[in-house]
Amino acid sequence: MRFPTRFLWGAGTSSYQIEGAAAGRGESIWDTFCAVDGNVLGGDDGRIACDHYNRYTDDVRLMSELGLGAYRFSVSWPRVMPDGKRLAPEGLDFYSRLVDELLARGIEPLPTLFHWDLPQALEDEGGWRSRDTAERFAEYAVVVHDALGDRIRQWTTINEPFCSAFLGYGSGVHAPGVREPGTALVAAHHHLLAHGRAVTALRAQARPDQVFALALNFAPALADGGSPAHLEAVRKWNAIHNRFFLDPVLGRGYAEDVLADVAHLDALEPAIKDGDLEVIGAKIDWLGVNFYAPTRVTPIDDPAQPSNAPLPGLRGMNVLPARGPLTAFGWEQTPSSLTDLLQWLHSYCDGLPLVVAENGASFEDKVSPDGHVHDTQRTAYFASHIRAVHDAIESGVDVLGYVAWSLLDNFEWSMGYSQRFGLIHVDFDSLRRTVKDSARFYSEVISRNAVPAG
Ligand code: IFM
Repeated sequence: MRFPTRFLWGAGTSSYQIEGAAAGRGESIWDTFCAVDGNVLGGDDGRIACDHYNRYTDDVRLMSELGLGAYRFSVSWPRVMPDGKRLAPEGLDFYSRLVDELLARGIEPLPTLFHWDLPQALEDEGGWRSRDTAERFAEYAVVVHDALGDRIRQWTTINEPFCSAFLGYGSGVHAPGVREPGTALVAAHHHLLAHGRAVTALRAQARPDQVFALALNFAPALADGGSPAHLEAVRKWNAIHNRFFLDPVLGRGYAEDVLADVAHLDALEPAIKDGDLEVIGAKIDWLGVNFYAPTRVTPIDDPAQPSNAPLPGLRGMNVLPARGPLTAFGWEQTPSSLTDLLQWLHSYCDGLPLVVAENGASFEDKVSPDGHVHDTQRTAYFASHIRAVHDAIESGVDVLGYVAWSLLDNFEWSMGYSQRFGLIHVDFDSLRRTVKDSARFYSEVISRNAVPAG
């Protein structure tokens, strides 16, 4: 199953999850969140993580040995601007050195400007509740682009605003740990505003060949029946989970049904100011599609009853248990949902090019006595999902690339170090790296530009 010429094969990480070297940067909301007992499994935090900050040359060498064409990483705002506003040149210099190292090895850098580690100093001024944070983000984006724009073509503004806004300010399971559904909607709007302002500012100073994107996480709904009530449950889930961020980014504003579903919180519409939707709808060049698993949904009799899934405003439906075989995280493995999602996005976004910007699975990997990690389940996950991408391309979907999550085992947010997603195993005591069997499989896929048929 061959892929198009110039198809981009990559692996991804994010700053807080791998960098460590916390002493060399400002505090982020994740430092604060991790310091509270019970917030993060095992009391883990990202202060050392994979120590990638000090080991980046070795990590880039491993990327090169795997034959990666691209490396998707995020820039830590508190490393570049410890208080969110003033530049720390030595922080920015880390990314300059990383980019040079990647380019020297023929690996395309794919930076993301925000992957959830907001400077704590900005949170103290309101964080994503505040419109000012969108302005600060655009200023920060310009500073990073000024420094690295001579060497980087493809830029992503924000990764998964859903998690940062809804999990951070709604359900409170992510930093900053706020549990206010209305605030989550306001925070979501300000993330979108930040994205739009950054795209506008960067495009104004960019070379014509530079491209701008954002990455959204999708979990398509699968219903346990086909009645009108089931279809309504699917609509509700897809509205808040899969279309909330997408419609405004496509320049369509928030959809009527989305606004109606969250109207009882009386939070989103008051946050939308004149001109916001035009800013948010700034043209993007591709959409990053992060996919792990679908979600099974079912209607409940009382349409006003809150859902068991704590998403802002979600009522009248519940999420059902995932169906096995499951990953270590308890997520199901349904590759056909990825094909369906890519086909739906192709049509819904009028042919906008897509990049699968995250896809992967956690399993309980161990280094065997033979010194290898025989992660056959992850290899099967990658094979089936890469085939699913191939199916979508064959049906006419414009997919530019696939980025495996993740390059390294890393700090998995509220789950601490318990979930291993890496192509490369990290021993969190010695920090030793071991290339897993799935990485060797992925490396073969990259070198052949093809995946074996299932
Ligand atoms: O590790 C995360 C990543 O930071 C964002 N997307 C989902 C991954 C797995 O949970």
